[in-house]
Amino acid sequence: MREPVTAYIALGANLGDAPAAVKAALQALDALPQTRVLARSSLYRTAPVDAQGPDFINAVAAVATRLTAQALLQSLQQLELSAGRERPSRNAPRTLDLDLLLFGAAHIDSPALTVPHPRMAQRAFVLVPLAEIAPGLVSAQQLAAVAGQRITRDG
Ligand code: PH2
Ligand code: MG
Ligand code: MG
Repeated sequence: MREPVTAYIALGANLGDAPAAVKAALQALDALPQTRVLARSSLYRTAPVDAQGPDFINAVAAVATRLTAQALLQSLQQLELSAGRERPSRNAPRTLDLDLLLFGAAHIDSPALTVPHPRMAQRAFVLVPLAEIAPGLVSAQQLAAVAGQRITRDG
């Protein structure tokens, strides 16, 4: 059997009951086949970055999984659909967004998936919760570079 891989997933929502959607998604991640949640950050309230609409609720989870990156991505997209995700336009307000940030040490560049996530280093809504659960993965310089983006802990 495949060895488990530690993957990091960013959760976000800014449509409907966003805190409830993010909490439900954390539980749903733990219920995925061959996958368990190792750590979950606090929930954060964040200003939209390159996006319209209300503030987001964001969090980051670490999972151990025996799924492939592609199978994990498909599961994340299924959970987004189950949460009522629609895509009227790029970065439109969403009921749930689940982004694969890191998949072990893998570098993946396929049409469907780029890992590490290409924009994660520019986003406080990713780096701050990631640093909460995996401080070794985020440097002080990276955090300083996004210090102008509004983010507050929200439970
Ligand atoms: N997601 C985006 C674009 N902008 N801004 C915040 N604050 N949180 C997000 O999750 C987010 C965003 C694209 O997925
Ligand atoms: Mg996203
Ligand atoms: Mg996404």
